[in-house]
Formats: sequence, structure tokens, C-alpha cells
Amino acid sequence: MIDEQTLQEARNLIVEQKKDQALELAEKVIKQGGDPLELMTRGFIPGINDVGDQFGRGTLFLPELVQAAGAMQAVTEVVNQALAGSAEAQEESAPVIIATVKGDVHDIGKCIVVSLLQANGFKVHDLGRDVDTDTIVEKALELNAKIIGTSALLTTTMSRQKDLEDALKSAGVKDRIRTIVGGAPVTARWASRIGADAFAEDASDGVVKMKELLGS
Ligand code: B1M
Repeated sequence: MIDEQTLQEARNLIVEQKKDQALELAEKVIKQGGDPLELMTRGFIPGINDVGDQFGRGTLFLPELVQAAGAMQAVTEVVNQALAGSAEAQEESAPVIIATVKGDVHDIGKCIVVSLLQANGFKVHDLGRDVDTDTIVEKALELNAKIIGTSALLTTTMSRQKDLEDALKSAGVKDRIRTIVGGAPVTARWASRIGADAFAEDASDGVVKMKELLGS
């Protein structure tokens, strides 16, 4: 368990956009044997969520949001490297495709999901961010993927997840490729409304749901 004071410090450093200090803290905690995922979920993520809330209320502006995102991205890389270090041998299973949907450049959460999946032995093909539906489907077919996971952070880009369901149906492969959706505005209700096979609340839930989907 990481102590509350350290978690609070991690949170504050993101809110205050102190990238170098946030990096130092991440490296120190991981070196001391702290759980990188706990540092992320109980420290840095609440920090960036706080930034998002302030941005939404108009008490913090785009340049600060960008700075805070830069700090968040830097610590995410350190955390992801630590997660990758603990990765088990990758399974010889069919690969999983992950992407942030077209029109959306938010990829911090998606990258955490990818790292945690890899740490759990999944063979992941990360297509990146701002990826159009056709590319996702083409890649899934080319790699014979069993699961496609998409992330959407904007209410305006969530509809791309529905487009993907439609595209899989049109290609006649909806029954053999499972889909999982995630991202801050995405809910279980949305997943069921668009016909996605699963919804994941966070990265750990993503791993659980992927395992369930592969087993079904
Ligand atoms: Co933007 N942004 N942003 N932003 N941004 C939000 C999403 C917003 C809610 C902020 C706000 O207003 N309160 C708002 C959206 C409002 C809406 O849609 N109604 C918003 C806006 C408006 C915008 C711009 C339009 C701002 C502008 O330019 N005027 C613009 C849009 C750009 C675009 O995409 N076209 C924009 C830009 C940016 C930055 C580039 C500055 C930066 C992103 C940098 C990057 O990602 N490389 C940024 C950031 C950082 C945020 C907030 C503050 C934080 C997002 C984040 O990284 N969270 C965000 C506010 C918020 O979400 N609270 C906000 C931490 C991350 C770990 O969580 O991504 O939710 P998250 O991922 C979680 C889970 O959701 C889940 O697991 C992850 C780990 O726990 N998950 C999955 C996610 N995907 C999954 C997939 C899965 C499974 C689980 O399986 C496939």
C-alpha cells in the first residue's frame, strides 16, 4: 500500500502541472517497490480527473489542461514501463486490437489498458488514437483478431463505437469478433444499446472482461 500522503502528492503534482516533480515521484515510488497501478489509480488519475472537472467548470483553461496532460503522459510512460516489466509471456492466442476512435486524441487511459493487458499475457495490437472505423475493421480481419477494444473520451466521438458495430455487421463478422468499449463518458448502458459485447470501467476491469470474452 502506498501511503496517503504520497498519493495526495501525486494528485497535486498533476493538478499543478509539475511534470518533472511528478516524474521524480513516480520513479521514486516504483523504485521503492510501490504498486505502479495503485499509484496511477489512486494518485495520478484522480489528479487528471480533478483537472478535467476544473476545465469543465471553467476554472482552468486549455493551456493548463495541455500542461497537465503532458505531466500525465510522462508519468503514464513510467508506470507503463513498470507494468511491462512484470509482463508474463504473451499467450499464443489470437490478438486483441485496441484503438481510440476517430476524432479523438485522448489516449492516456487507452495506453494504460494496453499495458495492463500486455502485463496479463495478451497479444495486443495498439492502433493508436484518432483511428477510423475502416482501419480498425481491416486490421482486425488481417490479424484474425478475436476482440476489438475501443476507447472514446468525447460525447461527440462515442458514436464511432456504434459505427464499428455496424461495420462489423456489414462485413459479416460480428458473430466472430467480440467488442469491448471504454472511456470516461462510456457506460454499460451505452455498450448494451449499441450492441457491444462488453463495457470496461477501468484498465483492471478491461482485463477481466477480455478474459471473459475470450472464454465465451
Ligand atoms: Co480533453 N476533454 N479535450 N484533453 N480531457 C475531456 C474528455 C473532458 C471531459 C474535459 C471536461 O470538459 N471536463 C472534455 C470532453 C467533454 C465532452 O465530451 N462532453 C474534453 C474536451 C472538451 C477536450 C477538447 C475538445 C478541448 C479543446 O480543445 N477545447 C480537446 C479534444 C481533442 C480531441 O480529442 N479531438 C481535448 C484535448 C485534450 C488534451 C489533448 C489536452 C488531453 C488528452 C491528452 C492525451 O490523452 N494524450 C485532454 C485530457 C487529459 C482530458 C481529461 C482532463 C483527462 C482524460 C484522461 O487522460 N483521463 C478529460 C477529463 C476526464 O476524463 N475526467 C478530458 C485519465 C485516464 C486514465 O482516464 O481516459 O477515462 P480515461 O481511461 C480510463 C477509463 O475510462 C478506462 O480505463 C482507463 C484507465 O482507468 N478506459 C477503458 C478508457 N478506455 C478504455 C478502453 C477499454 C477499457 C477501459 O477497453 C477497450
